[in-house]
Parts: sequence; structure tokens; C-alpha cells
Amino acid sequence: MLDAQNAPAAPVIVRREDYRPPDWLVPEIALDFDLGAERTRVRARLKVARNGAHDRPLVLDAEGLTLVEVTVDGEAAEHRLEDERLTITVSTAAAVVETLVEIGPRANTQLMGLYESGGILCTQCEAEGFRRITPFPDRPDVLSRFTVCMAADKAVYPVLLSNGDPVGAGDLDGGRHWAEWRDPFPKPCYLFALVAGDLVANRDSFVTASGRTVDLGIWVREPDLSKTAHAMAALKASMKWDEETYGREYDLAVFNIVAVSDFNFGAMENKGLNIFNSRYILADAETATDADFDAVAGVVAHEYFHNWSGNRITCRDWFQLSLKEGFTVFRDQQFSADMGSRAVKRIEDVRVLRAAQFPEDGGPLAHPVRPESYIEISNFYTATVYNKGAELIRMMHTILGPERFRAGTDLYFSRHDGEAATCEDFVRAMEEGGGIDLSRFRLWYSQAGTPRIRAALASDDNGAATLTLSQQVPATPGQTEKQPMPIPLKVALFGADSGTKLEERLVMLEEERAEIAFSGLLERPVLSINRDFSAPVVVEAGRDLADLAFLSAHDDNAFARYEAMQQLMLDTLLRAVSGGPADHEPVIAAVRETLANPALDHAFIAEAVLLPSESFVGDHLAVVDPDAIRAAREALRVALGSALEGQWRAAYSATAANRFEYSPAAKGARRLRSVALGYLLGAGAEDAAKLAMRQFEDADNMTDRQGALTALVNSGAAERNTALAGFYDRYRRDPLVLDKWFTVQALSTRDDALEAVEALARHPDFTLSNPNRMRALVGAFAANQRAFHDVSGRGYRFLADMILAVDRLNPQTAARLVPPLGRWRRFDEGRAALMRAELERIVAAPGLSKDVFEQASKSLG
Ligand code: 0A1
Ligand code: ZN
Repeated sequence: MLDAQNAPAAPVIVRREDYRPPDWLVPEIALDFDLGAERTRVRARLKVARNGAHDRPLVLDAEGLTLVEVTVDGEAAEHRLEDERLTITVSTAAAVVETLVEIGPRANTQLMGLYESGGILCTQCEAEGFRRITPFPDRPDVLSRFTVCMAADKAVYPVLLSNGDPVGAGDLDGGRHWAEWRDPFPKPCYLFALVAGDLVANRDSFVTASGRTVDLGIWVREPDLSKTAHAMAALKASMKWDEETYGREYDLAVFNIVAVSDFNFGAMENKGLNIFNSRYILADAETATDADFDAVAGVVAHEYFHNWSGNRITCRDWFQLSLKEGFTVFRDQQFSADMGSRAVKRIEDVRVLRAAQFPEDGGPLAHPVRPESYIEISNFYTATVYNKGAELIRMMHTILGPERFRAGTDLYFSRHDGEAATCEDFVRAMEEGGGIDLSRFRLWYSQAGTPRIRAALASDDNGAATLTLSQQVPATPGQTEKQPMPIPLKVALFGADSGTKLEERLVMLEEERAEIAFSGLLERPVLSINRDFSAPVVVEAGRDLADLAFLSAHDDNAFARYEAMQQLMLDTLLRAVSGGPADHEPVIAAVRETLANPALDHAFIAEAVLLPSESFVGDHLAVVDPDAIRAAREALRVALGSALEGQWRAAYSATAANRFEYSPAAKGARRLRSVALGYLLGAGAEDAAKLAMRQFEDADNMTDRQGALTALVNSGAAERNTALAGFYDRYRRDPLVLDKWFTVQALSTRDDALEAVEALARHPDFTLSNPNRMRALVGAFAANQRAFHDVSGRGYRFLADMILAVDRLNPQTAARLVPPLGRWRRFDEGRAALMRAELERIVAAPGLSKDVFEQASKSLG
């Protein structure tokens, strides 16, 4: 048996161009599980069929399995288990192959395959976990009909779930019982799932557009049942929305969701049996923030939407991952926009893209939306594949318009239903269904890197103006030469005197350079560009502070208005960081006007008046100086806080609510209240700490309580420790809330954050084995620009130590902590050397997983 300690030294690189259809197909599989946490026996009966004329043996993937028996058509068969592959000689064109293996779910700390979480047995098979359950051609283009029979101790595992529909159940001797499930839809094995545990369900039902009733169940441990209502409402809303928006109806009689505490990612779309990280299911006012509520709805929708975009039509190979993920993220973004504030949702999505994807695209781990090669596919569940992938779909939506886009998706769904498809198949369906030529658009799938656009507007006194656009796509690893991309830019011109819109167009920048002419302009035009963030690019439009302030007050596109304010703040901060005069006045004036504008809602105002993050500022500097950025940002925050103290105070009291309510208006009010409190504390308002402490104590919801805690934790107020201790005592038994306690401290802006984090890593509630807790402390710390980048290099050492420690248990979680160290090129020589040294130490560590090896070695570049 192989484990990480003696894994082969030379990593195998898998390449997209090497794709070959499978040698053998498996139209049917029957699985028999004899379940136990220490030991589970898995008997698999595969109907195999030779695919084409060849005489190659049947090769099944098999990882960490104890093989007991192999038969072909009932006879003992020649076989060999070597290098995680079981090779079986099959002489006929079709046969029944049976294997019996043993696995140990409790010892499975990787959380891939069958594992135990809080006493529940559950599975995670995407991308390549099924091979850790039973020998199988573990690739997404082998589609099988699954029948699953489970037997287990009835007292420990009273509930037995799998994909599809339940077809039988009964009792066995010795306190055991069994259940059988059958999934009528052929599926790749990465969509297989099984759950056994002591669970209760929030049950409901949904009647589909064609009148079929679907039984819905959200399964959790009994004490969590009261926290499932929001997820259930989101599920029903998603089902309805997908019928109305995409004409997609659910196809089974049962849809189950199970929440578990130990999970590597957010959730998994297994056919008819989604398995979730509990943080994306459980929500109530006491324990979940508004952002948590939104995330629950978004992820429930995302996994549900996969039933069509991912399950009915799956991926041919893992290089096509964005086929299902980019499209499904776009779908969940549209859903959330339709359910709440469209503008705020777009602002949030762009913020995520800029915080996670742009740095990825500009660093050593940059890869195209459809990657060309990988060592470990788990490392490619990235912001590029997911979020930039969604932007590609959004651009097609923008170019085609909603009707033609829908014609394209209708064609895609009907043409490829039941198939394992490619990104190319999707684009072709869009072309044919939408009646458009997307030849050049395909570059978005193959070229990595964030295009940079320069825009300059020149106008004359005769009402004419010329917009000059140019683009440049930066070199990325393995791609030095780039072609110009087709870039859809929503553009508008506003009259500098009247503030009204003079012109609005969708401009397609197809070549490296273009000139767009405007005429008949009666006033000096001010340029609004990349409205709604119509393309995932960086735009340098060279507008001065006055024009940005003007747009922040007059642009009729909410996103563009937000963007103008961000650019104004960013330019001000960049000037200060590079030692220039820190003139805060234009920002203060623009924020003052925004706060006073009665036409704007609270949610939008809260977003618009927030300062760009420290890392976003750093992304715009040739060499990042975390201390200078912190100082400049702090100075602007204090200036805004004190100059507008009266308005912050007014915003703070005007948005107080009597009772918790989860509505867009109430959410917006809470958000603005937190932002206002942050500014009041920043300004050193005398009573600010008292206000925060009162909010902390009186809050009837987690948004207000956590908002107050965050403000206090970042301050030097005497109330700080009381609040931290109070929060811990109140929530120590709720792991998801305790995660927040760790995160708030890991993100602290105080000078002692690094020591605090080192101490928290020794706290009895910290554990390496739970991915949520790891991310809550270590992941959050690596995002703390100042503490992580402490000149001593202690922050880097801490992160590297954590990566190496967790790698022995869970390589996926470890690998996802590597990218912050890979940003060394962006820092001064001293820091860069320290970061590199930690990456070198990681790469040299004995027994390293291929997950971490790939990320760390590529990061050294
Ligand atoms: N398909 C899931 C993502 C996912 C990937 C891998 C996992 O386990 C290692 C789990 C989930 C989604 O997009 O939600
Ligand atoms: Zn997904």
C-alpha cells in the first residue's frame, strides 16, 4: 500500500494534448458496502465493455486499497496491483469483473474517498477519490449506472443514503440493517456518494414545472436541525429559478443534502445527494452573519445547478473543469443577483475576482481557464477555473444578449445531455444557438494572464471625441507570446456640466488598438468604462481625481459609480505610499456626498465608502511595502473618520434595528452600521469603544456581534479582551462560530497580531485535522498583509511550518496554503529571500505530497 511517505519521487505531468478515449467502458456498477469506521469492505461488480478494437488489459485506478479478491466472469483472474493501478487480463469484449477490497475510513485524514466526520461516514470523490474506495477507471468520461447496497450497525448509522432513489431497506442480524439505492442516470464515478450516520432531516417538497413532486431532505445532526431553514428556502428558490431562467427541471424523485464538519472544499454536487461543508448549510441569526447567509444560499444554488451543468452534462477530462465550474458559478451569481441587490452582488463578485484571481493570473501559478497540464488536479480548483471561468460565460452573455445566450444554452443542454463534453462543445453551442462567430473568443480559454487596457478620451470643441483603446496581455509561465483578445467593454460618456449621460455603447476591442469616434456631444464628456465590469481586465483610463469624484456622484451604473470611488481612493493611497503629498480632501468630499445622497441604498453606500484592501493597493505597486500601505490606508481612514464624524454617527444611529430581519434592506443597514462603527473607532471618537461594546452585548444577530468584535479587536480599547473572552465563552461549543473567533484575531490590524496567531496555534481548540479551523486561523493569517509580511520572516516560517504539518494529514488543505508564499516576486529583496527560503524548505521536506510539491516548486519558478 502506498502512502505519502513513500510516494514516487518523480511527479507525473498529465497533459491535455495526451487525452485518449477510455480503453474500457463500464456501463453498470453494483457496489456492496459492509460499513464500519475502522474497516469497511467494498465489493464491486463491474460490467465492462471493450471500447474499440484493441487488446489492452483492463486497467483500474486503485489507491490505498487492501485487495482481497478479483474475479472475471466468476473465475479467479490474472491481475497485478502496482503503482496505484490494478491491471486485469480480460480476453473477451465484455465481462463481469468483481473486486473485493478493504478500506479504513477512520484513518482517512485526507478526506478523499470514504472517511469519517464527527461519527458520520461520508464520501468525497471529485476529482480522483473514487479510486480510494474501489478499483475503477477513475476518469470523468466513463459513465455508469450505479446500484449501491449498504449494510451497517443500525444504532450507529441509522440513516443510509446514496445517489438516486431508495429501492429497498431492511434489518439484519446482530443489530445491523441495510439499504439499497439506484441511480437511473449514468454518471462518472466522481459523482458517486454515500452517507451513513445518525442524522435527522428537514424535509420538504418541490413540485416541478411538469408537475412531479420531489422529496427534499437536508440531513444534519439533531442539534443543528433548527439551522437548516435558510438552506431549504434557498434550495426551493434555486429549483424554481433554474426552471424559469434556463428551462431546467430536476430529474429524480429525491434530492438530499447532508452537512458534515470536515470537508476540504465548500460542497459537492453528487447526483441527488449533495454533501456540504456544514458552514454552507447551517445558518441562524445567532450564529451566522449576513455574509454567511448569502454564502449558504449561493452554494446551495451552485450545487443544485450542477445537476444540469456538471451532472447531466459532465466533463470529458479534468482540463475541461471550467465547463462545469465556470458556467455554474455564473449561474449561481445570476441567481444571487436576482434574489438580492444586483449592484452589490456584482461589486462582491468583482472584489473576489480581484482579490483571488488577478494575483493568481499575475503570479507563478497562472494558468489558462482551460489548463494545459497538471501534476495534481486538486490544485486546479482555482479562482481562474471558477471565477475567471464565470467571467468568460458572462462576456458571452453580454455579447449575445439574454435571448441569444439562452438559445445557446438550450442547444448546449439538448445536444450534449448524457455526455462528457468539452469547453469547445460549449462555445460551439453558443455560436450555433446564438448565431455568432466566437472564433477569436476561444483565446480566453487558452491564454492566461489579465489583459491590461489603456483608455484615453480626447474631445474637441465641436462635439467630437475619440476614445483610444489599446490592450496588452502579460506573459505568464509557459506563455510568452500573446495574441490580442476580444474584449467587450461597456462604455458611456457623461456631460461634465449637466451630469447626464450623453452616449452609451458596447465596444468590442478586437485588436491590439482601436479608435472609437463619438460626435454630437454638447458638453465635455467624462469617460465611464468597463461598466458592470463587462470584461475581467485592468483598465488604466488616466482620469483625474476630479473626474473620478464626478463619476462617483453621477454615473448611473451602480458598479461604475463604486468603481470610480475605488479608483479615487486607490489613486490617493498610491500617491501617499510613494511618498507624495497625502491630499485626503477629494476622497472626503466624495464620501461625504455619497453618505448624504438619499437616492442610494444603505448596502450600496456601505460598499462605496469602504477603502480598498491593503492587498489591492499592493497589487498596484511595483514593489509591495506592507508597512507603508498600512500607514497610508490608516491615515486616510482616520481622516475620513474624523472629518465626517457627524455623518458616521448619524449613519450609525439611523441604521439601528429593533429586531433581526433577513431582508436586503435590513442587511444593508447592518452593513453600513458596521462600516460607520469602524470609521468612528478609527477616528478615535471618545465613545466609540463604548458604542462597540454595547453593540456587541445587545446584538440579536451575528452580523452586529461580529462587526463589533472586529472593530474592538483591531483597536487598543480596554473592552477588547472582555469582548474576545465573552465571545469565546458564548460560542466555544459551536465550531463554525469558534472559527470566527480565530479569524477575527488572525486578521487583526494590531501590532501584536503575529504573536497572537502563534499563540492561537497552541490553543486547545486549534486542530490541524479540520480544514475549516485551519483556514480560519492559518488561511486568514496569510491574508493579513502586515502580520504575515513581518520583516523578521516569522510569519513566513509559521505558514511553512503549518503547511508541512498539515501535509502529513491532508495534502489538499496544505497545498491551498502555499500561494501566499509564491508572491515573493512582488516584495522587496529581504522579504523575497525569506519567502523563497521557506518555499525551498518545503520542497526539500521528505515525504512531501505531490499536491504541495506542485504548488511550492512552481511558486519558486
Ligand atoms: N465540484 C465542487 C468542488 C469540489 C471539488 C473537490 C472537492 O473535494 C476535494 C469537493 C468539492 C463544487 O464546485 O462545488
Ligand atoms: Zn462547482
